Amino acid sequence: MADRKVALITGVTGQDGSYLAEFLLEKGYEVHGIKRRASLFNTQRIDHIYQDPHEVRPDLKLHYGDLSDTSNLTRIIQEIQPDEIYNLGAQSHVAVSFEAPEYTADVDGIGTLRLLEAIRFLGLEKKTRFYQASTSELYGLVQEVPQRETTPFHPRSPYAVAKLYAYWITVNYREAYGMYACNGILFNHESPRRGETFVTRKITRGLSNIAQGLESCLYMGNIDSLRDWGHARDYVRMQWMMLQQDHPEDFVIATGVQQSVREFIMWSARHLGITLSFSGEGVDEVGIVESVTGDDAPGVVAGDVIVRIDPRYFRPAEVETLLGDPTRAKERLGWVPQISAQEMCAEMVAADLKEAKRHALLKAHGYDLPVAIEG
Ligand code: NDP
Ligand code: GDR
Repeated sequence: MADRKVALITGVTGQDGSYLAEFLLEKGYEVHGIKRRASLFNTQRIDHIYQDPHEVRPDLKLHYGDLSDTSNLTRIIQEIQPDEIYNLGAQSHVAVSFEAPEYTADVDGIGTLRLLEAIRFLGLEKKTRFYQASTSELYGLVQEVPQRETTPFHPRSPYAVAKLYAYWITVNYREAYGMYACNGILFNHESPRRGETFVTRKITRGLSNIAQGLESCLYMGNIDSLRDWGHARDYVRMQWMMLQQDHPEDFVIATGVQQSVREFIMWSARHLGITLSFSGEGVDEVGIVESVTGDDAPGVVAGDVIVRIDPRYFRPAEVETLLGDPTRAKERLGWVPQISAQEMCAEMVAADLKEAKRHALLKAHGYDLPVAIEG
């Protein structure tokens, strides 16, 4: 096993980190992940691939750490001498970044510099390849449709500004020190493992709970927002492909198809057997149940208002529209997404409905679990 590759993933407990860890383990890698110390268990997304650390050489090993802690990162990299680092760790919520801008800048921006400096300081420039989780949020106020690798950036949030620094410091270390370092400019990607406060998961989980009578209304922000949504499983494959080339390059990863948040709500409702229509305008706009078919939505009847607009979910500066052009990824790497946004939505609803039914069953037997609805 001496020649197996060693990878380090920051953000291994997150959506992408969990799929990437699975993917690399299947490829025979020795995978190391950085997890944060928390007062509760925070490894739910990777528990199924967790291995007993008492084994002689487990394939997956977790290290406590934080992107704000230089000495910790340097020590971990020195200890494991990785062939590949995937920097997926971040305060990744755009709306939260307006509330915690300095923390977001430190972790998402300077955190990237800390890793690159550690590679350089340890003399690993020629050994360790570096992937930076860049984002379509860099385009922000879009200058060109669709957005491609050459489209100018105009970030619209503290998150995006921090990621802009991370993008350029990655390019800079590549140019200055000849490091194999590259950016994946990923458009939104989702899955049943998506964090509950991102819009797609908020919708699939919220509507599933409503369908089962666990909640009564889904409160939304800007439902006219347009996004290019793909599946996380497709996108982590591309993260790995980007580090297997002869020369490092930056790539846009997207589907090239765009939908509105409103459409995603309609799709999710339809998967639950609910036909929904929207009426009203602005903050008075509501989603009303037109009809219900099938057994998956015993908690609603025609005429129920199950979606309302709450201005608290509006952002100080919004990214209204994003649409990516993945041509370079297709031509140079042969990457094409395999799961459509509609298929992904169906998968997410199925997973959230299963969980909602479990809660409803427990509730029916007197075990009432609280349902967190803040998002
Ligand atoms: P998640 O929010 O699901 O995961 C983020 C991960 O980062 C979690 O493991 C989290 O740990 C960890 N983390 C947060 N703060 C720190 C810190 N201070 N030190 C170390 N680790 C930290 O994000 P995704 O998996 O969706 O995204 C992965 C990366 O890709 C992020 O960098 C994100 O900004 C970027 N991105 C995501 C896109 C998407 O649509 N999903 C699109 C484009 C870019 P914990 O579990 O303890 O919270
Ligand atoms: P985004 O994802 O900001 O694009 O960042 P999010 O799912 O949070 O929002 C997408 C769009 O939906 C609108 N929206 C709402 N969003 C949330 N979270 N909650 C709501 O109630 C709501 N109502 C409407 C938003 O205003 C926005 O326009 C994600 C993150 O994963 C980033 O880390 C990543 O870099 C980008 O995708 C690409």
